[in-house]
Amino acid sequence: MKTNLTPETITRYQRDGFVKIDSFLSAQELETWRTRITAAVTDRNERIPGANDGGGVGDDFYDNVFTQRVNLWRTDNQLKQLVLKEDIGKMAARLEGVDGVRIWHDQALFKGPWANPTAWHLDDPYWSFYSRHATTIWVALDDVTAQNGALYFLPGSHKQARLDNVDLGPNVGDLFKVYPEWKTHEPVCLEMKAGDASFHNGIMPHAAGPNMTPHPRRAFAMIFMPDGSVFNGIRNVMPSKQFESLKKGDVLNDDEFNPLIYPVPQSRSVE
Ligand SMILES: O=C(O)CCC(=O)C(=O)O
Ligand SMILES: [Fe+2]
Repeated sequence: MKTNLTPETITRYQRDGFVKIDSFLSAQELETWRTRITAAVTDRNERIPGANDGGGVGDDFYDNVFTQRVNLWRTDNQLKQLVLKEDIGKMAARLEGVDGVRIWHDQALFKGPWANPTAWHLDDPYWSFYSRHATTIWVALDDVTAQNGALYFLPGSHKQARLDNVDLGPNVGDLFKVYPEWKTHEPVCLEMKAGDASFHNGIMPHAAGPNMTPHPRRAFAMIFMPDGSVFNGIRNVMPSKQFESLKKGDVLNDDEFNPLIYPVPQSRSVE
Protein backbone atom coordinates (compact mmCIF):
# COMPACT_ATOMS: atom_id res chain seq x y z
CA MET A 1 0.00 0.00 0.00
CA LYS A 2 1.29 3.41 -0.92
CA THR A 3 0.31 5.42 2.12
CA ASN A 4 2.87 8.21 2.05
CA LEU A 5 1.59 11.68 1.14
CA THR A 6 3.69 14.51 -0.22
CA PRO A 7 3.01 18.07 0.98
CA GLU A 8 1.93 18.83 -2.63
CA THR A 9 -0.70 16.09 -2.52
CA ILE A 10 -2.09 17.45 0.75
CA THR A 11 -2.16 21.01 -0.64
CA ARG A 12 -3.91 19.86 -3.81
CA TYR A 13 -6.48 17.86 -1.82
CA GLN A 14 -7.28 20.82 0.42
CA ARG A 15 -7.57 23.15 -2.57
CA ASP A 16 -9.60 20.87 -4.87
CA GLY A 17 -11.47 18.69 -2.34
CA PHE A 18 -10.26 15.46 -3.95
CA VAL A 19 -7.03 13.83 -5.02
CA LYS A 20 -5.95 10.68 -6.84
CA ILE A 21 -3.35 8.32 -5.39
CA ASP A 22 -1.80 6.34 -8.22
CA SER A 23 -0.92 2.69 -7.52
CA PHE A 24 -2.31 2.84 -3.98
CA LEU A 25 -2.40 -0.97 -4.01
CA SER A 26 0.34 -3.14 -5.46
CA ALA A 27 -0.69 -5.71 -8.08
CA GLN A 28 -0.68 -8.42 -5.42
CA GLU A 29 -2.64 -6.36 -2.89
CA LEU A 30 -5.17 -5.50 -5.58
CA GLU A 31 -5.71 -9.19 -6.28
CA THR A 32 -6.24 -9.88 -2.56
CA TRP A 33 -8.60 -6.91 -2.01
CA ARG A 34 -10.63 -7.68 -5.13
CA THR A 35 -11.02 -11.36 -4.21
CA ARG A 36 -11.87 -10.69 -0.56
CA ILE A 37 -14.26 -7.81 -1.23
CA THR A 38 -16.05 -9.62 -4.05
CA ALA A 39 -16.48 -12.66 -1.77
CA ALA A 40 -17.80 -10.47 1.06
CA VAL A 41 -20.36 -8.88 -1.27
CA THR A 42 -21.47 -12.29 -2.53
CA ASP A 43 -21.85 -13.55 1.06
CA ARG A 44 -23.86 -10.53 2.19
CA ASN A 45 -27.51 -10.51 1.24
CA GLU A 46 -28.52 -7.36 3.12
CA ARG A 47 -27.37 -3.84 2.34
CA ILE A 48 -26.86 -2.68 5.93
CA PRO A 49 -26.15 -5.24 8.68
CA GLY A 50 -28.44 -5.01 11.70
CA ALA A 51 -30.55 -2.18 10.31
CA ASN A 52 -33.74 -4.20 9.76
CA ASP A 53 -34.41 -2.11 6.69
CA GLY A 54 -35.53 -5.03 4.61
CA GLY A 55 -32.42 -4.78 2.48
CA GLY A 56 -34.29 -6.07 -0.54
CA VAL A 57 -33.04 -4.98 -3.92
CA GLY A 58 -35.75 -4.15 -6.39
CA ASP A 59 -35.78 -2.97 -9.92
CA ASP A 60 -36.17 0.77 -9.64
CA PHE A 61 -33.67 3.42 -10.65
CA TYR A 62 -31.69 3.44 -7.38
CA ASP A 63 -31.36 -0.35 -7.27
CA ASN A 64 -29.55 -0.13 -10.59
CA VAL A 65 -27.11 2.63 -9.66
CA PHE A 66 -24.85 0.20 -7.84
CA THR A 67 -24.85 -2.80 -5.56
CA GLN A 68 -24.07 -1.26 -2.20
CA ARG A 69 -22.96 -3.37 0.76
CA VAL A 70 -22.23 -1.39 3.89
CA ASN A 71 -19.88 -2.15 6.77
CA LEU A 72 -18.34 -5.29 5.36
CA TRP A 73 -15.64 -4.91 8.03
CA ARG A 74 -18.23 -5.74 10.67
CA THR A 75 -19.31 -9.03 9.13
CA ASP A 76 -16.07 -10.25 7.52
CA ASN A 77 -13.14 -10.53 9.87
CA GLN A 78 -10.60 -11.25 7.14
CA LEU A 79 -11.67 -8.12 5.32
CA LYS A 80 -11.44 -6.17 8.56
CA GLN A 81 -7.80 -7.21 9.00
CA LEU A 82 -7.11 -6.23 5.40
CA VAL A 83 -8.69 -2.79 5.21
CA LEU A 84 -8.94 -1.20 8.67
CA LYS A 85 -5.41 0.05 8.64
CA GLU A 86 -3.94 2.78 10.78
CA ASP A 87 -1.86 3.99 7.81
CA ILE A 88 -4.99 4.66 5.75
CA GLY A 89 -6.60 6.47 8.67
CA LYS A 90 -3.43 8.53 8.99
CA MET A 91 -3.70 9.56 5.34
CA ALA A 92 -7.29 10.68 5.96
CA ALA A 93 -6.28 12.64 9.07
CA ARG A 94 -3.37 14.35 7.33
CA LEU A 95 -5.42 15.26 4.27
CA GLU A 96 -8.13 16.78 6.45
CA GLY A 97 -5.75 18.29 8.98
CA VAL A 98 -7.37 16.57 11.96
CA ASP A 99 -5.73 14.76 14.90
CA GLY A 100 -7.63 11.49 14.74
CA VAL A 101 -10.20 9.65 12.67
CA ARG A 102 -12.82 6.96 13.24
CA ILE A 103 -14.34 4.78 10.57
CA TRP A 104 -17.87 5.96 9.81
CA HIS A 105 -18.52 3.06 7.47
CA ASP A 106 -17.06 1.14 4.59
CA GLN A 107 -18.99 0.16 1.50
CA ALA A 108 -18.58 -1.88 -1.63
CA LEU A 109 -19.95 0.06 -4.60
CA PHE A 110 -20.25 -2.27 -7.54
CA LYS A 111 -21.71 -0.76 -10.67
CA GLY A 112 -22.93 -3.73 -12.64
CA PRO A 113 -23.06 -3.89 -16.43
CA TRP A 114 -25.39 -1.18 -17.81
CA ALA A 115 -25.82 0.45 -14.38
CA ASN A 116 -27.39 3.89 -14.02
CA PRO A 117 -25.32 6.98 -13.29
CA THR A 118 -24.78 8.19 -9.74
CA ALA A 119 -26.39 11.64 -9.59
CA TRP A 120 -24.47 14.68 -8.36
CA HIS A 121 -24.55 14.82 -4.57
CA LEU A 122 -22.68 15.61 -1.38
CA ASP A 123 -22.03 12.82 1.11
CA ASP A 124 -21.96 14.31 4.58
CA PRO A 125 -25.58 15.53 4.66
CA TYR A 126 -26.68 11.85 4.42
CA TRP A 127 -24.57 10.87 7.42
CA SER A 128 -25.19 10.85 11.17
CA PHE A 129 -22.78 13.71 11.98
CA TYR A 130 -21.99 17.06 10.42
CA SER A 131 -18.41 17.82 9.57
CA ARG A 132 -16.49 19.71 6.92
CA HIS A 133 -13.58 17.34 7.54
CA ALA A 134 -14.84 13.85 6.80
CA THR A 135 -13.27 12.07 3.84
CA THR A 136 -13.78 9.00 1.70
CA ILE A 137 -11.10 6.83 0.20
CA TRP A 138 -12.50 5.16 -2.91
CA VAL A 139 -10.37 2.29 -4.15
CA ALA A 140 -10.75 1.15 -7.76
CA LEU A 141 -10.86 -2.65 -8.00
CA ASP A 142 -11.25 -2.53 -11.79
CA ASP A 143 -9.96 -0.02 -14.31
CA VAL A 144 -12.42 2.86 -14.10
CA THR A 145 -13.08 4.86 -17.24
CA ALA A 146 -15.49 7.51 -18.50
CA GLN A 147 -17.27 4.58 -20.16
CA ASN A 148 -17.86 2.37 -17.13
CA GLY A 149 -18.68 4.78 -14.31
CA ALA A 150 -15.77 7.03 -13.37
CA LEU A 151 -16.21 9.61 -10.62
CA TYR A 152 -16.68 13.30 -11.47
CA PHE A 153 -15.82 16.20 -9.17
CA LEU A 154 -16.24 19.98 -9.17
CA PRO A 155 -12.81 21.14 -8.01
CA GLY A 156 -12.85 23.58 -5.11
CA SER A 157 -16.62 23.56 -4.66
CA HIS A 158 -16.42 21.95 -1.22
CA LYS A 159 -15.48 25.39 0.05
CA GLN A 160 -18.92 26.81 -0.84
CA ALA A 161 -20.94 23.70 0.02
CA ARG A 162 -23.67 23.86 2.64
CA LEU A 163 -25.57 20.93 4.12
CA ASP A 164 -28.29 21.16 1.46
CA ASN A 165 -28.38 18.05 -0.70
CA VAL A 166 -30.49 15.84 -2.96
CA ASP A 167 -31.33 12.13 -3.14
CA LEU A 168 -29.61 9.87 -5.65
CA GLY A 169 -32.52 10.03 -8.08
CA PRO A 170 -32.80 9.69 -11.84
CA ASN A 171 -32.14 13.39 -12.53
CA VAL A 172 -28.36 13.48 -12.63
CA GLY A 173 -28.26 17.27 -12.22
CA ASP A 174 -30.82 17.89 -9.45
CA LEU A 175 -28.03 19.14 -7.18
CA PHE A 176 -27.66 22.16 -9.46
CA LYS A 177 -31.20 23.24 -8.59
CA VAL A 178 -29.99 23.54 -5.00
CA TYR A 179 -26.62 25.07 -5.93
CA PRO A 180 -27.31 27.07 -9.13
CA GLU A 181 -23.94 28.75 -8.67
CA TRP A 182 -22.24 25.45 -9.63
CA LYS A 183 -24.19 24.95 -12.84
CA THR A 184 -21.45 26.36 -15.03
CA HIS A 185 -18.47 24.75 -13.26
CA GLU A 186 -16.41 22.35 -15.39
CA PRO A 187 -16.29 18.88 -13.82
CA VAL A 188 -13.18 16.72 -13.71
CA CYS A 189 -13.58 13.07 -14.70
CA LEU A 190 -11.19 10.92 -12.69
CA GLU A 191 -10.26 7.85 -14.68
CA MET A 192 -8.33 5.33 -12.62
CA LYS A 193 -6.37 2.13 -13.04
CA ALA A 194 -7.36 -0.80 -10.86
CA GLY A 195 -5.46 -0.33 -7.59
CA ASP A 196 -5.51 3.48 -7.77
CA ALA A 197 -7.51 5.31 -5.12
CA SER A 198 -9.04 8.72 -4.65
CA PHE A 199 -9.91 10.69 -1.54
CA HIS A 200 -12.82 13.10 -1.63
CA ASN A 201 -14.02 15.46 1.05
CA GLY A 202 -17.48 14.76 2.54
CA ILE A 203 -19.01 17.93 1.14
CA MET A 204 -17.31 17.76 -2.25
CA PRO A 205 -19.96 17.63 -5.01
CA HIS A 206 -19.43 14.47 -7.04
CA ALA A 207 -21.15 12.01 -9.35
CA ALA A 208 -20.39 8.93 -11.43
CA GLY A 209 -21.30 8.09 -14.98
CA PRO A 210 -23.38 5.09 -16.07
CA ASN A 211 -21.70 1.79 -16.80
CA MET A 212 -21.93 1.48 -20.57
CA THR A 213 -20.06 -1.82 -20.66
CA PRO A 214 -20.96 -5.48 -20.09
CA HIS A 215 -18.42 -5.69 -17.23
CA PRO A 216 -18.69 -4.70 -13.56
CA ARG A 217 -17.04 -1.56 -12.20
CA ARG A 218 -16.06 -2.55 -8.71
CA ALA A 219 -14.96 -0.11 -6.02
CA PHE A 220 -14.51 -0.18 -2.27
CA ALA A 221 -14.89 2.96 -0.18
CA MET A 222 -14.05 3.75 3.42
CA ILE A 223 -15.35 6.85 5.12
CA PHE A 224 -13.46 8.48 7.95
CA MET A 225 -14.90 11.01 10.39
CA PRO A 226 -12.90 13.27 12.66
CA ASP A 227 -12.63 11.84 16.18
CA GLY A 228 -15.08 13.77 18.37
CA SER A 229 -17.85 14.04 15.75
CA VAL A 230 -21.32 14.14 17.35
CA PHE A 231 -24.61 12.47 16.46
CA ASN A 232 -26.95 14.77 14.52
CA GLY A 233 -30.06 12.57 14.84
CA ILE A 234 -29.92 11.11 11.32
CA ARG A 235 -29.93 7.32 11.35
CA ASN A 236 -28.31 6.73 7.92
CA VAL A 237 -26.54 3.33 8.01
CA MET A 238 -26.69 2.76 11.76
CA PRO A 239 -27.73 -0.67 12.98
CA SER A 240 -30.73 -0.57 15.35
CA LYS A 241 -28.55 -1.33 18.38
CA GLN A 242 -26.38 1.74 17.79
CA PHE A 243 -29.20 4.07 16.79
CA GLU A 244 -31.24 3.18 19.87
CA SER A 245 -28.28 3.83 22.16
CA LEU A 246 -27.77 7.43 21.03
CA LYS A 247 -29.34 10.82 21.49
CA LYS A 248 -28.59 13.92 19.46
CA GLY A 249 -25.34 15.54 20.57
CA ASP A 250 -23.69 12.31 21.78
CA VAL A 251 -20.11 11.79 20.65
CA LEU A 252 -19.82 8.92 18.16
CA ASN A 253 -17.02 7.15 20.00
CA ASP A 254 -18.31 3.60 20.47
CA ASP A 255 -15.48 1.32 19.35
CA GLU A 256 -17.93 -1.45 18.53
CA PHE A 257 -19.35 0.60 15.65
CA ASN A 258 -16.88 3.39 14.90
CA PRO A 259 -13.41 2.36 16.07
CA LEU A 260 -10.62 4.88 16.18
CA ILE A 261 -8.44 4.02 13.20
CA TYR A 262 -5.81 6.69 13.72
CA PRO A 263 -4.09 6.99 16.07
CA VAL A 264 -4.60 3.41 17.23
CA PRO A 265 -4.92 3.50 21.04
CA GLN A 266 -2.11 1.70 22.91
CA SER A 267 -4.66 -0.63 24.48
CA ARG A 268 -5.95 -1.94 21.16
CA SER A 269 -4.55 -2.90 17.83
CA VAL A 270 -6.61 -3.58 14.71
CA GLU A 271 -3.88 -5.90 13.42
O1 LIG B 1 -19.20 4.76 -6.88
C1 LIG B 1 -20.08 5.57 -7.18
O2 LIG B 1 -20.78 5.46 -8.18
C2 LIG B 1 -20.34 6.75 -6.30
C3 LIG B 1 -19.42 6.83 -5.14
C4 LIG B 1 -19.78 7.86 -4.16
O3 LIG B 1 -20.69 8.62 -4.31
C5 LIG B 1 -18.97 7.94 -2.92
O4 LIG B 1 -18.07 7.12 -2.72
O5 LIG B 1 -19.24 8.84 -2.13
FE1 LIG C 1 -20.88 9.97 -2.69
